[in-house]
Amino acid sequence: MSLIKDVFEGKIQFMQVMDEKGDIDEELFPKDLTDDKLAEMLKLMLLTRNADAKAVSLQRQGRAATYAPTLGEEAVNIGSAAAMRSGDIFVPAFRQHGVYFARGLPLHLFYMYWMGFEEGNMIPPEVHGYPMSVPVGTQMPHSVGIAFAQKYKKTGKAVIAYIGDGGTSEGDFYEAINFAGVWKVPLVVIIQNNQWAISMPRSKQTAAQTLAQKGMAAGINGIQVDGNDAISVYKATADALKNADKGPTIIEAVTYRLGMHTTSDDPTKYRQDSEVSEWQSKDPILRLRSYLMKKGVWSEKIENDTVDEQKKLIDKEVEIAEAFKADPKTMFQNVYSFIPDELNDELKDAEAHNFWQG
Ligand SMILES: Cc1ncc(C[n+]2csc(CCOP(=O)(O)OP(=O)(O)O)c2C)c(N)n1
Ligand SMILES: [Mg+2]
Repeated sequence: MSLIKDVFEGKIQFMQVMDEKGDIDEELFPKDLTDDKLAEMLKLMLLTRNADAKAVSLQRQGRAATYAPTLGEEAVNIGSAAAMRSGDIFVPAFRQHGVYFARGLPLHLFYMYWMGFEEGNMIPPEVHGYPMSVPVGTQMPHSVGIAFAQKYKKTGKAVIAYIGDGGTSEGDFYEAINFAGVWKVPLVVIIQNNQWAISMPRSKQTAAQTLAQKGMAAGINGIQVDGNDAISVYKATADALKNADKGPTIIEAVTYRLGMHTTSDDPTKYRQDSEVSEWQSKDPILRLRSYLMKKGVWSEKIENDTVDEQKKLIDKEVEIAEAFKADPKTMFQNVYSFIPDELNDELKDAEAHNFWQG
């Protein structure tokens, strides 16, 4: 007799609603994704790309500090943000600029942050988003705590947390998903797998075949989606949000970082041009644009007018950011929801010694 039996079986699926050739799986296509909504998503993807290019340009001119571009990852940003319901809360890493824009963050705050003003990271409450997290993975335990609070308070809201492929190697990631699985919190983890963690390729990051399967050990369902198709990302996020009251989901959005890690990085030192050009042909903007053009709801004229308008807005917002005068006091005020006594003592001390006047 055999005393050995299977006790666990798992599988991860890769989902595309629209493939690289533009073919659609009609059954998967979300019913609520109207042409107008898709055109709105394309506009936001263009805004993300234009605002991103401006930030790189500002850094190159010495008008902004180190910047992490999101070039090529716009479908993950916008596809997921478009699926969020109004009160859902997002917890980003540092390459989700489009999520902020889709949720209405005034652009000058984005530019202020990357110019080095902490005030730019004070996210207005109506955006329902947390500040950027540059320390890799530290947003994950926070996101689970926030999701736990939604469940505890029965708000009916869900939390969407973002992390990079490299971030999923961090202890914080595993600890967070373990907690999320046990407590069945309303959390959607979006792994923005852009194939690189600075110069570390995905293949050397982990021996796991997919990043989505990392949830299995925590009892969390996972799916891989085409992260360069905004419709696929929308569908996966919307499905996960619908099930959020039953527990968490992990979505691995497979995309590609077309640009440098940050403006202080030179990717030509560690990756092949051929790899980059292969992904350029899968550009998420090209894909949604050609779909909408084929349907007759987008045109070159609409695009030109949209981009002109966006560039004017961006210039205006950069002007606001550059005119900003920092108040050093915010480094005391912006850490906690209230100023603890110890910090207040330091603030008083600093004021008494007028230390920020030099
Ligand atoms: C805890 C921690 N370790 C190291 C770094 C330096 N660092 C910044 S980004 C990064 C790679 C992150 O890769 P990934 O999670 O794939 O995100 P991506 O940059 O590709 O969006 C590293 C190692 C950091 N910021 N924080
Ligand atoms: Mg990465």
